Amino acid sequence: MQLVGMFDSPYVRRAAISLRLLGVPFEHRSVSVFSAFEQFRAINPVVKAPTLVCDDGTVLMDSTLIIDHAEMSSGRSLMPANAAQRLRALRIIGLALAACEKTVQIVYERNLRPAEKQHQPWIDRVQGQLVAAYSALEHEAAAMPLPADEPTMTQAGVSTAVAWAFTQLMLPDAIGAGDCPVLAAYSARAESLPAFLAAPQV
Ligand SMILES: N[C@@H](CCC(=O)N[C@@H](CS)C(=O)NCC(=O)O)C(=O)O
Repeated sequence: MQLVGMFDSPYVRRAAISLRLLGVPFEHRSVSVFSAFEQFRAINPVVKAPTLVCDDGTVLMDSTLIIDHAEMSSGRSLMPANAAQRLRALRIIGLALAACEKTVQIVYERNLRPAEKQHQPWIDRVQGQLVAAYSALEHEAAAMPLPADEPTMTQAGVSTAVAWAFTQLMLPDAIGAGDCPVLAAYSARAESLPAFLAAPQV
């Protein structure tokens, strides 16, 4: 199967890292949804990254659904089986995905809209949501440490580490290690793991 999209996308990255941790072999095609729009459109007319082209030709999109498919086909999972642990993982993943979404919204607002069409109240709103997501994520990670080794890494850990690295890359002034020291340390540790190094965001 082929995973299509660039590793500067946190969604492509969390899918790639998850596939690797699950032991699912795949070919990575680094195609941009922006600079290679037509090439991407030929693979997936909706032009969403990540896109997974399955061995039978089925085209999937959305990182969570791609990971769901990889878990089903591998017979393994990065989600805890225990109900209480799973509930906590779902909360953490939701916060991490919200942080990714808010980062993307600010980047798109700044990079894709002409300066005179940017709407500061909207940027301020999204910035507040971004900080709220990371504040809650910091609280969760401080209350109960996330596993930081490949054999024990969970989807909560993958999504948290990928989100933090993405925001630091794209919006270094929005929130920093001083605000979220637990997240910053966790992300640094995760980024040293082979599955993360195999999907470098830069
Ligand atoms: N919820 C989706 C979000 C994917 C997403 O928005 N990807 C961005 C790249 S970071 C994209 O495809 N942007 C192009 C567009 O939406 O037109 C997921 O988890 O995969």
